[in-house]
Amino acid sequence: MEEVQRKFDDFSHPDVGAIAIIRGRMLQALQQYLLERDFKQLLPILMSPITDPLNHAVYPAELQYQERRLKLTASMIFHKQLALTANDHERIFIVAPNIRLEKPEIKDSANHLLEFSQFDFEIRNGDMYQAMALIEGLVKYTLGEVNQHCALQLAQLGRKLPHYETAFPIYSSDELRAEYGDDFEKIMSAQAHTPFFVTNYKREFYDRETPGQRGHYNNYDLIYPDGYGEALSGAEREFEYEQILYRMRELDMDLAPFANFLEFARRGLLHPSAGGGLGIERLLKFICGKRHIRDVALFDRTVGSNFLF
Ligand code: ASN
Repeated sequence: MEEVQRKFDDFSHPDVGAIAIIRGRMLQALQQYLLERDFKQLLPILMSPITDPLNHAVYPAELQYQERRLKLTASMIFHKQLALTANDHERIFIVAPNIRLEKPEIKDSANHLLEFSQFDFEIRNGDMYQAMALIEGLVKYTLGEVNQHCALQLAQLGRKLPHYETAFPIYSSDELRAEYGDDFEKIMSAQAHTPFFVTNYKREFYDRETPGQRGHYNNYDLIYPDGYGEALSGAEREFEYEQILYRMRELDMDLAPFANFLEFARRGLLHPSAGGGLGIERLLKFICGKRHIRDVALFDRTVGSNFLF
């Protein structure tokens, strides 16, 4: 019962109201920016025979419905690719809940939640440079909107939100790894004073391999400065059947659950595209100047959570 009282005390903290106002303004700005650029907003899908296999191991999050086994959404990646094949769906976005039952190894992470929200978008025929330019504009616009409309709340939180005049730099993961070692993201995030992109990661099969350059990838992360860590990951997508098969086999994946998706690809229906997903709680944490992701949510879903409610 002690814990219940502590939770009530957290709810009474003076910052929670300010954070809620900022959250609303932030979400409004994110959506507004894409709606003004002719993006269509979709609603999230919560269960499907397939979901993002992710680049790291998590516990399976599945449920049984009659004779079917369905996965809870880890990200909307495949539904984004499929939705782009619908009539007049050239640019789409979704505010989507994602479930990722992370392993206890990362229970001390200040940046991970077992369920979080992702601001996820995809552009038919888009390329990585177009996507990165859009992301930079989106982040700058959102910070500007919050700065303008939430001055009181930011002051209450003691946060002076940075204003970035210059372009976000773009680095390649191999150049950073050579200079800083495997922990380059963390080290660079702590040193940097402006958000920056890192390209060329080896990860999920759906991130497009650079045509003609095996082992090189047209993908990118956005990293926050001042030690706030990863903001977004995105990529151009694999859309050609043979290449998708090659990438899946390279990762030793079970192709069976993907039969319908692969059939779309085999028929040549998937479009080339590029997109990405911005972690909503991570952006809120950065904007609010909070150091732990738990501090911007009322209901704790961190990896070590004991799920009081
Ligand atoms: N949403 C990300 C993307 O669009 C994928 C992810 O969350 N794993 O690339």
